[in-house]
Amino acid sequence: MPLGVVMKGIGGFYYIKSPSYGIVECKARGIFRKDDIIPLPGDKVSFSIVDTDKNTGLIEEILPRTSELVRPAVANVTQLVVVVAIKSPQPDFLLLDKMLITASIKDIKPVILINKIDKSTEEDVEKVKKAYENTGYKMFFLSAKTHEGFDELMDILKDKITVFAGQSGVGKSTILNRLAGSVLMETGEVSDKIERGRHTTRHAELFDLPNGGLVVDTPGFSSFELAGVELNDLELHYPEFENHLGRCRFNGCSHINEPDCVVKEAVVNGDIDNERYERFVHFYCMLKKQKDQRYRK
Ligand SMILES: Nc1nc2c(ncn2[C@@H]2O[C@H](COP(=O)(O)OP(=O)(O)O)[C@@H](O)[C@H]2O)c(=O)[nH]1
Ligand SMILES: [Mg+2]
Ligand SMILES: [Zn+2]
Repeated sequence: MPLGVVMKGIGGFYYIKSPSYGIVECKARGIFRKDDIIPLPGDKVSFSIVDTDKNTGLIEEILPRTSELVRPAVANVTQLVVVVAIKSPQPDFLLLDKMLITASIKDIKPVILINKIDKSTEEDVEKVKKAYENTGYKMFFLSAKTHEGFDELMDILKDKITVFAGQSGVGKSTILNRLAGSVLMETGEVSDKIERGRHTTRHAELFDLPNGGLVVDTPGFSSFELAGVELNDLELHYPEFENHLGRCRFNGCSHINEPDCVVKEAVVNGDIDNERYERFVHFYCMLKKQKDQRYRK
């Protein structure tokens, strides 16, 4: 039975991309509905052809998922590219860190993509590089305007399912159009507003790149809830803390007010970026407040 990937679903129809049949319009078998499973973009499925002339078919089976994102609803995402503009809009590092934590929770590999470097000075770039260099996350510096940095980016998208996320206006759609070599998405501030409205009802869609990579654009969002992380686990989602954990004076040190805290020492030494640490404190306090509220109820 042929295999394929769900590219998008609209009104009960699923568009499956398969090596031998191209794009096949499929319906899902009733059994999925019964089990409360709905095919998602990114799902690997087996299908049968119903009508060879019209190239329509039936999804027979959904293969086990390796991951499942809720917003956007996409299955089997292996990589999250968080796009940040070095200028206009000003980088929202709180949002960037939230997305990095979210990816870490879901076991999805995050990549940091700094766009619009044509608008920046060497200094701006160095500052960002330094703040994240000991996280071990891959970083790319790019200009969708001058086309600098695209070859390296293209390489890491090969044969993966990658979601592009980030603030509105950072250049996600411009970058994806360039990678695809054709206009797939509308760009610009105005169209973005329309798109945002549209995206509340529209579902995620995969686009294929010339090298076999599959990508998902997301509409810009300015807030991104930090969900699914336990207060005491927050530190585990900071790769640059790893070497220091377990070495503080107190067991279960929160790295906020305790004396002889190795994490805080590392911040003073410059081993951990000060602003990254401050945002850690922000998230910690936020999660603690939420937890306290839950207990009070
Ligand atoms: N100067 C400069 N402008 C860019 C760059 N990338 C995108 N833009 C512009 O930024 C605006 C927003 O881009 P868009 O792709 O719609 O952002 P999105 O909201 O993240 O999808 C558009 O006017 C683009 O032309 C870049 O690298 N340099
Ligand atoms: Mg866009
Ligand atoms: Zn500590």
